Amino acid sequence: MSLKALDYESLNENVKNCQYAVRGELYLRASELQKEGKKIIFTNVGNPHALGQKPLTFPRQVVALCQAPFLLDNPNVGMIFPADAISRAKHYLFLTSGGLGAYSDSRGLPGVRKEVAEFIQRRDGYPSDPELIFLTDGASKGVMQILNCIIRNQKDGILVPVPQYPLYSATISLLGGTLVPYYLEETDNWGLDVNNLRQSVAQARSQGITVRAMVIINPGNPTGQCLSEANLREILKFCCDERLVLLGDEVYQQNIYQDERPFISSKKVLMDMGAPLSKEVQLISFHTVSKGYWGECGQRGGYFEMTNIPPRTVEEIYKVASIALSPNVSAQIFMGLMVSPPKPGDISYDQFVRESKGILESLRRRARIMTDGFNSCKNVVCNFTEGAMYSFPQIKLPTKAIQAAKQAGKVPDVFYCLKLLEATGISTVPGSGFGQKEGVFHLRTTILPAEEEMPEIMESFKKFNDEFMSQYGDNFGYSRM
Ligand code: DCS
Repeated sequence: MSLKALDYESLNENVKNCQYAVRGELYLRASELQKEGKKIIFTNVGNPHALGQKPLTFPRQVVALCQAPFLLDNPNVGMIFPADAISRAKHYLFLTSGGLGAYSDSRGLPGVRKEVAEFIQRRDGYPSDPELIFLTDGASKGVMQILNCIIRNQKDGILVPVPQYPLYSATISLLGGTLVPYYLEETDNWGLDVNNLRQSVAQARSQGITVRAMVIINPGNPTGQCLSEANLREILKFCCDERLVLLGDEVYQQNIYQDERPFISSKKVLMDMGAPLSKEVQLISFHTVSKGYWGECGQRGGYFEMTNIPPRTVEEIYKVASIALSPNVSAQIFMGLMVSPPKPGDISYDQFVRESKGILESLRRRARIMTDGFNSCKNVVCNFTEGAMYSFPQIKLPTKAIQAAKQAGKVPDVFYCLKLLEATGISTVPGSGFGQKEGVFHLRTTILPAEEEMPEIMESFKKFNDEFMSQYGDNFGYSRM
């Protein structure tokens, strides 16, 4: 009997080959245990509100009014909403073509794209053109749209950091392209060595791959490092020499927990380098409302900015975006608010600053508690989370544990993370889901659990880990970096 198109056996192989560990085996097991009544701490996804973070008041007030514009006609509206939220809601409603229930332009509302361009200009000190900014349903959709334009067939390669956030590996396999890995140096705080890049490109070329683009995640997920300006300059020079499009994933630009290396955008570094580079390197930069102190993951708002992309290509990207009609309109308003928050003197300013500072300062403390906690555990080493939302400790698994994992038919880090989950309810993602060097094992956890719960979580991790290490400990040494 012939197969139908949606029978499993006849599905598109790219769909079957694509892996996304953040919602993989560990997550499924955690959901099962939760159904059975076990308390689960979901640290597998960078989803701050799911772990108790409160939404910022001002943006929710504005969007609430945009969603329910009849409230604006209520004579008592001023008793519930501050005047600046009311005027902002009117401003955004004016920018739409029929409120939140109407499609917008497929690139997003022109008025919001203008606000994004003004933000970029303030941040970088260089002009930004709203025509080269597209609003998207979260950064993910933007990344997918751009990779879709770049990948033509399986001979097209995309340089991706390893470890990486699996949006990249999954999308590249879905589109039938080839992931070309470049390894980050764990012993150098997950630094990026341009020599590794050269090697990766040379190796890919020797296999007949055309390397077309390079991804950087800055600050890094899952690795948490912040790229230095000097490093970004080397990367841009490399992209120029090799004629690669640079995809700058900068979704964690507000999440910085050290002062030595503040966030600096790829666009600014490129512009600082001047001509000819600043006019040649093709760059797409991504941002989102899901991260930072906003953490509005469920709203699905994002944008990308295109630099040095020819107008005819921009037209093609617009055409493809048009197939999906319009990004979420309420998310576009969140983006507008993120890039133009209350200003000094506005009624809501003090509260906005208090709330956002409170979140960021707490994240900074949590990053420290987690790193120190991991480093106090037997056979665990962990670089400090300089930015983003994750901790990525290396677990030096004893030989016996690796053997036990093999017997159980599991990858060793999956085996460890499953045991951790069963024993403590802490739901992490095994390092293999992000890629790692052969024979080296990690896990990823977010730094998002409530600060007051953090010491208890780390204690429970330590207890589990130390017991695991004595159960499987042997004198034959450990997996090495
Ligand atoms: N880029 C990076 C580096 C990310 O970590 C994420 C989300 C995205 C893009 C996409 O975000 P939005 O589509 O929501 O804008 N990070 C996932 C993660 O690792 N945990 O939670 C989500």
